[in-house]
Amino acid sequence: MDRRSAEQPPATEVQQVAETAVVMDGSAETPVENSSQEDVIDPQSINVSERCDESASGNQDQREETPGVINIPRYRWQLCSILIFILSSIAIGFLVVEIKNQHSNNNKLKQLLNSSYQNVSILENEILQLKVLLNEFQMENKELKVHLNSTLDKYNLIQAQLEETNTKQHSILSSNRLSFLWNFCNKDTLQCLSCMPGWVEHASRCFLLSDIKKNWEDARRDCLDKSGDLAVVLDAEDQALLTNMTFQYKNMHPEENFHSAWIGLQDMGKENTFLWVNGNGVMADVNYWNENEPNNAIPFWDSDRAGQDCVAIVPPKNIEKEGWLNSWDDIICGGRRHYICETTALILPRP
Ligand SMILES: [Ca+2]
Ligand SMILES: [Ca+2]
Repeated sequence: MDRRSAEQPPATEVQQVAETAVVMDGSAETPVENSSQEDVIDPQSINVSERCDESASGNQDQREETPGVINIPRYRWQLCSILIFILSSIAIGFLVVEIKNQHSNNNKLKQLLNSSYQNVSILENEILQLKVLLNEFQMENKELKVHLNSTLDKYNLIQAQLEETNTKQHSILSSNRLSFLWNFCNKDTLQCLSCMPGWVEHASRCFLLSDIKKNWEDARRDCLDKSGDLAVVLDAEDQALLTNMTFQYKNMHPEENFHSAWIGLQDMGKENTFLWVNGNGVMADVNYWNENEPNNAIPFWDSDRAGQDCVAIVPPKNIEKEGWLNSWDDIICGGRRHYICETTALILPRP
């Protein structure tokens, strides 16, 4: 055996391969006659089906040696086709499963996407509502700012007016016009009484019987200095109060010669026309002349012959006797007598 024959496969094997190739080509009817053709056959030209047949059957040599070997490659091809079909089916099955999985995943993604779209839509609606609310709040904020500014302007105006009023009040309180009020009030405690100390409150007025004596004109001047005037009898209650005051004083000071007290009644302008210091005349129902008064008596020592033109209350001997209120007597104005002043009581309105 030469080198070529040693490298090539045995003739029987080459022949089998050649025969198989002929069968595959449909030329199985042409027999292989010489070894030169065997040399032409390229082992690499053996197709995949033949390799598949070879791998599918482990006893190839045995079959080639038995008669009727022509049907064996066809059977191998069928087996290989079946195998390919099975493998293809399996692959297709896997592909179908994978496609189904992908389809399921796509559906889930679509659902998730739709859900996301819905959520986005809900969020957009909420954002729109929030924008509307924000605009409303901004409008309300602007209105509140305007209202606040208006309120602040009013407050500043009221504050300025209050400061001006306080300044005026401080000026008034510091003026002499209210010095009269300080007669009723303690400047330290700012507590005020209706009447000054020693004065008697009656019918929203205050009365004071002096413990000194003056003529009628000086007595009136003193009352005016006390921010009052000589007392005026407006009714029976006034008459009873003033007469009782002189009666009490007389009982307390029996040593004095004169206990009578001037009141604000006189007829200096026209004889027997008596006028009160407030300008009013004597009313018929407020008339409390003592018996036989007024008599305008002119004593011998009255060189001017002026007569009796000023009225005083002469205290009665007792206040239980009938007619004790009739205590008025006209007296010479120059005589020194006690006197009764009156002022308006300090009645402050309740806050
Ligand atoms: Ca007279
Ligand atoms: Ca008289």
